[in-house]
Amino acid sequence: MANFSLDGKVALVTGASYGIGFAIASGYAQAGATIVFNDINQDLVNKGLAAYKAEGINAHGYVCDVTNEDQVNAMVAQIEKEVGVIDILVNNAGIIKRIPMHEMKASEFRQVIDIDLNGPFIVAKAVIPSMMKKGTGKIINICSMMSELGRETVSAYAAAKGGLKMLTRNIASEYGEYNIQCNGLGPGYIATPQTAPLREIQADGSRHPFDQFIIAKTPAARWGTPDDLVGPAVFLASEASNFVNGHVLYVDGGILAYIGKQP
Ligand code: NAP
Ligand code: GCO
Repeated sequence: MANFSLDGKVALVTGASYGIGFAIASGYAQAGATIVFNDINQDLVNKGLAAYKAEGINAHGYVCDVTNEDQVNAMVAQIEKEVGVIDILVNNAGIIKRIPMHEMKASEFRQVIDIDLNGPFIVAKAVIPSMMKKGTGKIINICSMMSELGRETVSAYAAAKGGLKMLTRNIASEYGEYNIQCNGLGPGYIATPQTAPLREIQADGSRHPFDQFIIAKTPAARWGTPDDLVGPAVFLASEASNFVNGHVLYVDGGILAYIGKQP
């Protein structure tokens, strides 16, 4: 039977005070891993530590901006000293800006690319040397429907997530011989703070038009929840996926397979 256990493993999940990262880290803890996470400021880290504690998880939290290479390198060194070598990295931290491209400032485009693509590069680069020495490692990049599809107003995010898919394949190619597997996890439309604006109830009490659109585009006819991602994330972090490399596992309720319900 394949080994889905994470016993004895140290998992770093970036941006995991809440949302998808928090759900994945909580699932990893249930599978036996020691949880380490970062967020952008101490308030968020404290919020995350309290939330993990409420789940019975003794997590380790660090303040770190994933776009700042000095902060990332210092955090990884501190984790290795205080907790242990990082066995599993989930590059989860990310933002989105929904602005028509012709109205988007170059600085706004750069900020999304910096957090959603440069950040995963910086953090993966920081953890790979110890994984090479250990002769094992798992890197999971949180991709998106926008790794495959475009839509209005999300040009920077789609460019970043498309790039993240190829960064995933390149890390898999370059480090597979060190028994490091790098895969993507591609959530569909998930109910988190990041998508809350797309689900707001309208003044007349009706559902947001985009909410209705996604329901029609999803065979499962529902938004995903962060918990829908936990099983696939545990699989990609466990020995059960040791021959899965450079793959993006879409957890989207079938969106990418479906033309959409006829109006
Ligand atoms: P979220 O609720 O906005 O959480 C993102 C987390 O990342 C927040 O804690 C955020 O902190 C943190 N973060 C942002 N910039 C950071 C930085 N520079 N350094 C460190 N942490 C930073 O997002 P989510 O919905 O859970 O999404 C998590 C990941 O899944 C993202 O990569 C997102 O693109 C991806 N994703 C989401 C969906 C979806 O439908 N929700 C679908 C596909 C993919 P702040 O609170 O300060 O922003
Ligand atoms: C959007 C949404 C999506 C989701 C996710 C889909 O505005 O289209 O925010 O981008 O966040 O990435 O997989």
